[in-house]
Amino acid sequence: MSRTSWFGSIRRKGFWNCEINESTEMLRVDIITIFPGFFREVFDYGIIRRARAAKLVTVEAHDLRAWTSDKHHMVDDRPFGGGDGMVLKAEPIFAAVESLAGASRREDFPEGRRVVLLSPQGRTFNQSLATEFAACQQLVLICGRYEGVDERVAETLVTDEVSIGDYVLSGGEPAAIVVVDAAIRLLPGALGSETSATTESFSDGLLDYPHYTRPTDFGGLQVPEVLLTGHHAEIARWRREAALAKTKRNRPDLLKG
Ligand code: 6GU
Repeated sequence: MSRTSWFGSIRRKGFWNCEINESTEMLRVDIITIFPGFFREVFDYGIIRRARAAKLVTVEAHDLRAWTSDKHHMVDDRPFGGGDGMVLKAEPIFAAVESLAGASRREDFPEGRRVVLLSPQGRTFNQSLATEFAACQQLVLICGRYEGVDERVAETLVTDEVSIGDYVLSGGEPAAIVVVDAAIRLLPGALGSETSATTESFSDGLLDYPHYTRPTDFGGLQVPEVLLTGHHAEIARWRREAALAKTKRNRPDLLKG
């Protein structure tokens, strides 16, 4: 049974804490990179570490060089037509995806398998795409270099080309970490409580409301009175209004859609 269909039924019936481990398939994440060492420790903390320990997900970084067939293990080459920089070669990337995902054309990947090229030319990553990725069985992430990746990878191999925002990184590696983090925390059982994933930023198109903890007076900076009253309806109203005000101030674009 696909994980997508399980989300709905588990949530509706309130089965949140049972059945998950036996019924939910694990998510497998494979990262293809020329810098596998980059990922040595990043998935060893917090929610991602817990999710891995609970067998909700496996994450592996693979060295693209392992799929080169020439004696110099060349992963890149000069661009046809001239210009600066080197271009990641198609051949090792196709071979890596073939061996990790069982096919090397986007039409041939089974349902539940997404092969993603991380590049500044991709469509912008967002919470909705994170949700789709979290519902997959396997996610193969190909880290591009900023100079470029042979376009045949985007044309025929991958199911998605994704960017994490309008700025240029020197490679797709930091973007892969962002994508993996956003997807893993949405796996059923990855967060401490069911509500934390649904009440926060973006799940309702607004930014999260402001949070405060002790002390109530921090060098003259006060916690809003209403939060100290225990008046649940008032507090909920204050939070809605504060979230809206903050969204207007920091992300007016979210209110125009
Ligand atoms: Cl996915 N890659 C690179 N190189 N730069 C980016 C990016 C990805 N997303 C935003 N900038």
